[in-house]
Amino acid sequence: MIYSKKKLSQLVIEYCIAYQIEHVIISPGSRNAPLTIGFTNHSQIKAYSIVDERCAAFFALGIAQQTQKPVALVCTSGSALLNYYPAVAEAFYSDIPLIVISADRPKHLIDIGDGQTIRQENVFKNHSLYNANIVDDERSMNENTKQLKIAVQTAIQKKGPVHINIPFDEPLYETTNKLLVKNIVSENNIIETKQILNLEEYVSLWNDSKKKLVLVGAHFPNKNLQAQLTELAKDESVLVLTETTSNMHHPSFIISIDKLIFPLTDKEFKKLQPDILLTLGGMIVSKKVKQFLRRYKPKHHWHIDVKNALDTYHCLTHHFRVKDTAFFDNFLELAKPVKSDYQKDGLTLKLKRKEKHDQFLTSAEFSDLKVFDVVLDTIPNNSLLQLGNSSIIRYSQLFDINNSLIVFCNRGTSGIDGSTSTAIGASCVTNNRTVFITGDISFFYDSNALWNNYIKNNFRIILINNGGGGIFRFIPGPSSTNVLNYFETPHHLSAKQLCEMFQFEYCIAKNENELKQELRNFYQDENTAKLLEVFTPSTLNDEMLKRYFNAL
Ligand SMILES: Cc1ncc(C[n+]2csc(CCOP(=O)(O)OP(=O)(O)O)c2C)c(N)n1
Repeated sequence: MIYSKKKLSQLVIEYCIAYQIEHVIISPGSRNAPLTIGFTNHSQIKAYSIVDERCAAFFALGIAQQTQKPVALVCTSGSALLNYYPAVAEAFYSDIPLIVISADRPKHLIDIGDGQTIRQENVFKNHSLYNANIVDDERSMNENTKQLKIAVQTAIQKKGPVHINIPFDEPLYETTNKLLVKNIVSENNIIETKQILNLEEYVSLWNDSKKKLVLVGAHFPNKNLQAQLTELAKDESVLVLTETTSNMHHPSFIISIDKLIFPLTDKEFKKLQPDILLTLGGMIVSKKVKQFLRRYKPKHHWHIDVKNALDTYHCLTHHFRVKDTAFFDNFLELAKPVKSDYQKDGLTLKLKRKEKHDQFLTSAEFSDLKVFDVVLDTIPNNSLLQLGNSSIIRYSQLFDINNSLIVFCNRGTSGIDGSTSTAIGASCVTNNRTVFITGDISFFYDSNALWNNYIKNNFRIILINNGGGGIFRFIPGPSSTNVLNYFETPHHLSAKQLCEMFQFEYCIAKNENELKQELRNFYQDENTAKLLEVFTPSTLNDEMLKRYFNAL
């Protein structure tokens, strides 16, 4: 085996190996040569080379999102590292493990006028779970070892981003065939997060309440949890609301929250106001449900999560610091069904909305909304569906998505800056087809995502090009100013040339017929990835959405 001669490089790589880090994304540079040489020559590492660090980090995020294991990132010194920040913040808020390893100059070369040098230590301190500042000094080896261990264990156990900064002095390219550090053995000393569950008080409240709302945010698919929630929903006093990204399905769950809530009157809101709100999973997309629960506060809000309990509705009363499945294992044994119309009323509304929804869409004009109606029905079973931010994720929540799809979206920080890269990363570690739906501004923003040698032939992009940030025509505010252009940022760009440059097959649709026609063969296996660009009328989209909500 070829190793870098740098002991610190060997040490960090041995730590990654010991803790079964498999995927390492490397961006080019000289200062990180000891890491590049070490990782790429290791038989247990799958190394990827991606130039743009922002894309590299989101690509890593996509892999970690799917594998649920940390992915390592390696970059050179200077601003290279700062380009990881958007993905680090997303990982921080989405509980996705990333191990950022940055090469640095030794301390005496910082802030003295050396090139490609910035203050790298603790640079992500507001959004990383641990910062290991390694010291290039033989006497610090024990401390370095300790730091590396904590960093890697933290990423794994607390599921989030950590940063390891390692200074390397020249020469940087020397190799050896000897391992100069001792073999590292992983230790599973689990950071204590388990709470002793004392459910009595809560179960008694639960069993006394006639209106209990369960709200499930972003969640990795979990059949066990889905079965538990289904069991819980057998109680007619329990109404389960799920988001598209929750990946939880059952006919008695309500998936289109906005559709349910939008037309409600004050009286109906009061009727829906729960006594107890039980939440689990990650970020909630629906703004309307946030507004509803902040205004019509439940008496009790309990959140289940091993790590955090966000007070999203300003009424959090208890945090069950356990895994949701472990919580329900205990809770379901004690919960008793309560006579109530709460669920029935919710499901009656769901049915009503579905009728109106179907009616409206049958005759809806070609627009973003109609595109979703057509596209979502065509995505092949068992695909991985990656969604862009802005109105893409919101439109998707208005539809009953095929239950066999697995859905993800970067909602940690809701950035438009790395959705394509994330989708490509995710597609690299799934055997299933990946379909990525994105808006145009998000797509062009992250167009460097396509500068990637690992894109699979079964990767598909559906780009809804409404000529700008369509969301700014819909949300209140921008249209009332005299500078809508600064919000919407209209343009006449097309993805055609990018597809040529990055060797995607390019398809185009400008109306419903063309869209249906193009989708017929779009998912068929070909020798190359494909992008379908759907042009929609920017000035009609917001109008259609308004008409849709009024029709509900
Ligand atoms: C990195 C980043 N910059 C700016 C924003 C603010 N922002 C939210 S949506 C949006 C426009 C998105 O447009 P597009 O991707 O075309 O989707 P559409 O609104 O048309 O659905 C912008 C700029 C953001 N979320 N993230």
